Amino acid sequence: MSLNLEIELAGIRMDNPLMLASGILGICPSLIRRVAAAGAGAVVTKSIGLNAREGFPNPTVHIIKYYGLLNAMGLPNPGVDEVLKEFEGQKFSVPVIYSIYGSSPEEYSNVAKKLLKLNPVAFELNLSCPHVREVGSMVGQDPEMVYKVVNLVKSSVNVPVFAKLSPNVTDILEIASAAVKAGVDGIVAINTVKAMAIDVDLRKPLLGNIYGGLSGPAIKPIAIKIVYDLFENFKVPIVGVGGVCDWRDAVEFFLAGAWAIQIGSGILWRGVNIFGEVLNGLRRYMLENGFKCVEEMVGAGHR
Ligand code: RRO
Repeated sequence: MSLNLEIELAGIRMDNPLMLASGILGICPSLIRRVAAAGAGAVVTKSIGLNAREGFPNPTVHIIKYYGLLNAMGLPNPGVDEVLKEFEGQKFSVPVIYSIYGSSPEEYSNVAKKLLKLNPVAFELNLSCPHVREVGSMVGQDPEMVYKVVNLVKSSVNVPVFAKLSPNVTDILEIASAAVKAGVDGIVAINTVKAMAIDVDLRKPLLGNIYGGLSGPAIKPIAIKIVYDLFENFKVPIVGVGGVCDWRDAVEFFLAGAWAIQIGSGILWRGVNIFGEVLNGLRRYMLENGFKCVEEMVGAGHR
């Protein structure tokens, strides 16, 4: 039986459905190439804003045994103009999706318009950083704001626009609905879950910012439930992200309704070879279970 791992996601052709999640490896052409060589089908950059941001004071990351990774990076990035200088003329073998953030619809749109110089295949709107209030959680918790951001960016650029949503809301379907009404091309779910840790010896919060976002295995069941619910309620493609560490995790996301999946903190435990490992397992699973292409698996876990 022939097997097809290629997918088309909102018009973007990818050799396989595994993407590098935003934030995990920063914004750097050489790292994008490394991840592409390791087998990723597409790459999402760290979120880029209008101006440079230093980010939060250290410690900015903390590994929580068995559960995952706690981070409060604070959106460190060199600002869109520096990114333009660094990326101008660079060629990549996989589609590169630029993650962007802002404090207003206009700011998102201005960043997107500037990045058009790099011929992006798509934008991922970060509407969901859990611990940077003015540009993350505040935007993504307000359906009206989500509508305005998506609507303005959609009318400013001619490439697909994805919205990355936060689990830290009362009703994620209400937020997704606002994005869909504004014409979003796909939904990425989920960003990290608000969390913190305390050092029992120092008796102080472990992160410089006190609060952070949890990624990794502990949040996978939360992400699966959200992807499942999004699939039941909307027709736009869903990209699943949250705790994928092996091929079984990836398959679970497809069965829940994801068209593609993103891998982030899994890289911490498995290295970039995680892409090849997950692809091999996925191929075997598809052959053993009679799936000829990824689309056949999407949503196959629904009753
Ligand atoms: O930079 C961060 O601290 C960060 C971001 Br932008 C995000 O979207 N999610 C997260 O867990 N951390």
